Amino acid sequence: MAPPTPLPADFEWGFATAAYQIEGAVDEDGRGKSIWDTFCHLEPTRTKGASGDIACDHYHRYEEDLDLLSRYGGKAYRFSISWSRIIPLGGRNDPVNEAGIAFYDRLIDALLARGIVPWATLYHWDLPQKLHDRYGGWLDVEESQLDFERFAKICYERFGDRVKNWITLNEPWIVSIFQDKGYATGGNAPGRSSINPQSSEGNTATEPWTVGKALIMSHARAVALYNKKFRGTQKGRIGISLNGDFYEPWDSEDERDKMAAERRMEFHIGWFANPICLAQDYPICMREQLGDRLPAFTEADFALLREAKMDFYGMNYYTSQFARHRDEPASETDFLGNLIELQENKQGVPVGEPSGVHWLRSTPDLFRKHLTRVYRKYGLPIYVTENGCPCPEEDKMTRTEAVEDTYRIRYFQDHLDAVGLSRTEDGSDIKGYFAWSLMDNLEWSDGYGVRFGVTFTDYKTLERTPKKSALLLKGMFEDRMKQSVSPETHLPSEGF
Ligand code: PNW
Repeated sequence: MAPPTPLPADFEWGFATAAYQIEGAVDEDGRGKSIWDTFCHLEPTRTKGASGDIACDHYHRYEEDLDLLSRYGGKAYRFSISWSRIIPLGGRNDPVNEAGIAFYDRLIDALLARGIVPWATLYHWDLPQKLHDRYGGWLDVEESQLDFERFAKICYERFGDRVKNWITLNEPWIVSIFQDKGYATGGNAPGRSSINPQSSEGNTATEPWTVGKALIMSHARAVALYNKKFRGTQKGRIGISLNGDFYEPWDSEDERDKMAAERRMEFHIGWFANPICLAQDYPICMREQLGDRLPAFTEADFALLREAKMDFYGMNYYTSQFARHRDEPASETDFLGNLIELQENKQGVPVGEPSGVHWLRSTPDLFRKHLTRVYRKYGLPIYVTENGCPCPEEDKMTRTEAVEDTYRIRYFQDHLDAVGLSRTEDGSDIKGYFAWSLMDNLEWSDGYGVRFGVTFTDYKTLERTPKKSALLLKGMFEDRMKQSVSPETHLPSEGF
């Protein structure tokens, strides 16, 4: 076997989680409701009956969880801050909840005491319910960005002395397409959609694009504020986490499929990365298909986008697919770029090995292509802010079986090699990696069945048991960092 590809000695690595997926304690210490509380309780058929009421009870067990993190050797920890713990009603004129602040103070201090670097995500899908009730949440582009900016400001003021790594939003694509005013598929909270039979409200032809703009401008405000008021004294870094798969043409000989694959990535990533990373308009192919359903940026918007220069591109990567063009005109509710997504190509070759969830196949070679494409297109240093998988059949396993997670171990090895190859062979500047996730947790609308953790969570006793992958990751990084190349900064190449 070839030796693992090297990583630089200062490579940052650790584990990631999100508030609603692990914390529980939803009624404690003044926390307000979020749209996920409402969705889980009002629409249990859409979350497999699960809610985050208890989840992993991390709110009470964070010390134990951080001890695990130390034992696994993680140098950094990415967590998210629950907006409705900090501002229970969410808005810019609503009161701040000191007990909520105190929880994150304790968490951050406990990380620092263990020598672990905190990475805080401001928004991982848990919009305060009150903002949804007041003005429709992210559907109101103007109101939502002002409220988000104030929430960001409180977090910088209260935690920025110790938190030097900020992620504004987690996966705005998923927020716009899957969830919050459920703009397209209605699969996530609170589930609006005009194409989901379980949903009775929403307009999928327009709402995802409106929400997308609200998220882009909210991000921009939060970054511009950091740059103007906090960067000088706090000296931290700020970025965003974008999801997105790599797409190969279904028929590698067919120009139309090649264009479809490129278009799919523009609809997935360019939608956000063009304005956010380049201060440019949406990709042309989106404008062509969506016309004025895609809201325009004003001159003032562009000025703000230019002020919102960020330090890194956070990449959440799980899988890839094939894209096949369609001959028919795009429907009004299409959000993919008028194509078909497939897990097998024309010759019937699967894109990768199946995992424990239908949408995810292990595709490390395409991860390398994705990293390199994103680096060359957007030119920012990359942190992989999520990567991981459930093992096949893991949902049906006992604890004793689940801790033998060979599939996950190989998945991590292969994906770390892809990071190494994109760095050394393609010249991408990739600075860090977070495994998703520190522990099994609430997998949103898939409930508790789908397990992404490196720690097994027994949801009856809440006992945690490290899986093999948790204990091996440290060695995987050490092996790669030992044979390290000097940390150099590569410049993005031209004309990719
Ligand atoms: C991410 N897809 O979401 C989220 O950031 C995490 O909270 C989540 O637990 C993790 O990935 C695993 O799912 C995604 O269908 C959900 O392509 C679904 C998809 C991608 C990302």
